[in-house]
Amino acid sequence: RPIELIKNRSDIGAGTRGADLGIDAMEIAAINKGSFFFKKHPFIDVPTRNESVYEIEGNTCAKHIKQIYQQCKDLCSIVENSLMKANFPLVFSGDHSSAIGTVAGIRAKFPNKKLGIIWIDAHADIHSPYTTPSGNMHGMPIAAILGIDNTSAQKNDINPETQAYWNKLKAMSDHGTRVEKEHIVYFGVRDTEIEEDQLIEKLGIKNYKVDEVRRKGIPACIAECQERLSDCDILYVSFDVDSMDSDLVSEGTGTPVPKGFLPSEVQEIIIDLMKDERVKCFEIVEVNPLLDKQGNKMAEIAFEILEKTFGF
Ligand code: DIR
Ligand code: MN
Ligand code: MN
Ligand code: MN
Repeated sequence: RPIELIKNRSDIGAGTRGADLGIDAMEIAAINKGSFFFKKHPFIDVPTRNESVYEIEGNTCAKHIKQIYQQCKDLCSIVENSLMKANFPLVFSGDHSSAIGTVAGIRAKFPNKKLGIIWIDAHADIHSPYTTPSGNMHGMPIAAILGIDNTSAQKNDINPETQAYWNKLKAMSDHGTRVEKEHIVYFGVRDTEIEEDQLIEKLGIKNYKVDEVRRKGIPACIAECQERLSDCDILYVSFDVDSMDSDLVSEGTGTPVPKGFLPSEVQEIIIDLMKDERVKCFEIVEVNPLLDKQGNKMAEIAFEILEKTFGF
């Protein structure tokens, strides 16, 4: 499938702005090293709502949920269209709330196929508006995809309008069937809240922690992951760059976390995963050059990973 670049410069789901700039930061990294990657492939710019300051009155537990819903709707159509054209959508997003739209687009194109999701991230992103500590929607895409609603763990009170948008976000990838909880696999999750831990435990979602990956080796973990996802027809890989070690790699991301993967490790994980022909879409998120204390380091590292994975 020919690669189609989808540039979704939306950053309103993160607590700190600037992830919208990550996409151009990666393009600049490419240009500076003489790569034609961004010239070679066709691309689509997704319009954003970054400048909209509208907020539902009293909404603190799902900030900008209305704009994020609209953004995800747009991204959904664009990803669906890309797949319709038999392209491989390589999605560049700002913050990770975008994945609600990306997954919805994949599901819209393949409603009857079983989709597996490989989520490479320091975070589990399985909060809902009912449990979020921050109200930042980049911490919620997995919950929206699974259709998670208020549980006994509910901490926050939701107003009806926020609730209505959460319902719409949950519905976006629902085609009578949903992505199954067994078909989500994490790599590198290490910064979670108690409500997330309880949910992960209850749903039985596998997390390949950094030390487990080092102990067993990457090929063994990938093989095991594929075995878990053996009854999936198609796969989606979501790469949050904060899966990498903030102390050893770069702090150029909204919520940096130490003790993560090295670029070489994440590189090998992604290359191994991409050998699986079932992978129909890849997304990279959360590069924030405004937070990078080492110039454009995170974008450079992220681009290098893409270049080695997808060719020149
Ligand atoms: C935290 C941080 N769990 C929250 N989440 C992040 O605010 O929901 N997700 N950074 O990407
Ligand atoms: Mn994330
Ligand atoms: Mn993250
Ligand atoms: Mn299964």
